[in-house]
Amino acid sequence: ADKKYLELCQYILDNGTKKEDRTGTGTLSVFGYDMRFNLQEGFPLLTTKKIHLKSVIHELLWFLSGSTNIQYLKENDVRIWDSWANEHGELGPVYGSQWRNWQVADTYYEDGLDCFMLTDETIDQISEVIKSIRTNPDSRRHLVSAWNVGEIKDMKLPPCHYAFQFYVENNKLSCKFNMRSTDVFLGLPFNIASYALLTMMVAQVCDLDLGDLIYSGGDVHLYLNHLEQVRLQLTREPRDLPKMYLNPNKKDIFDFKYEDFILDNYDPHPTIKGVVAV
Ligand code: THF
Repeated sequence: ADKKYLELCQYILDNGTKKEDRTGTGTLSVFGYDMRFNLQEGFPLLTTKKIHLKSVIHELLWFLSGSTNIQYLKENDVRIWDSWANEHGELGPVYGSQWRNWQVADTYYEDGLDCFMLTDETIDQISEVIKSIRTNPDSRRHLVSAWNVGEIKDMKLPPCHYAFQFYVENNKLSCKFNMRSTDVFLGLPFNIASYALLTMMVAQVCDLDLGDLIYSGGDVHLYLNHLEQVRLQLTREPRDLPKMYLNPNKKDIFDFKYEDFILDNYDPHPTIKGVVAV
């Protein structure tokens, strides 16, 4: 995992164009980049700097719970969403809300016109996608979207990882996640670990083995105030990937707790600090 990640960093340093961004920090940016990780080769957690996996696990459990309030994260000392929440800890209808409670609009017919209205009905996309993997593994529609066009205006931050798709072959589960915008130094190591975990959880509850995790990026960038850190990281030698063990008794995706994740053999280089652009 480190090798592919560092290749991407070097690629941006060599080919990125300087672009201004919403946060005013400035980036080196490329458009379009994919990476593939074989999840059988180990858990793709970077070893060339220490990644705070606790934040990743709690964030994922929080998404899966359907919450969009940072209360749960605060209770567990996870601060990665603090900068975007309002004074009540709310983020608007972001990931958790879209994954678990996608708001349904209905069409009805009135005076010869198609009309839309919002209903009380919501769709639990996570339950639906698991059902579809179990009952129709060859389907090409194992897709979850967080990009709810009509609700973007109410979100504190429109989703960066806006959709993901599962794929089953030879009893192996693969996952591809799409990002419109990737903060390569701070966010991407978290995003890769998070989707690797999600894929392992879904595989376990669907009785499947692990396939590949595929990252697909749109605007892929290094913030200008992270370049020095990245150059340091590029000098480091990757180490063996750790192993991740899930509690094998969990057969319902919504039953997982923090204690059900055991990371073994993680021996990273030291942390490298960087300031997050808001
Ligand atoms: N905004 C920006 N600018 N970058 C992002 O990566 C990002 N996200 C989420 C939403 N908006 C974003 C938030 N995710 C860290 C990691 C992930 C984040 C936000 C911040 C971070 O600061 N990591 C530090 C400390 C980790 C810790 O203490 O737990 C690190 O060193 O890794 C990407 O989806």
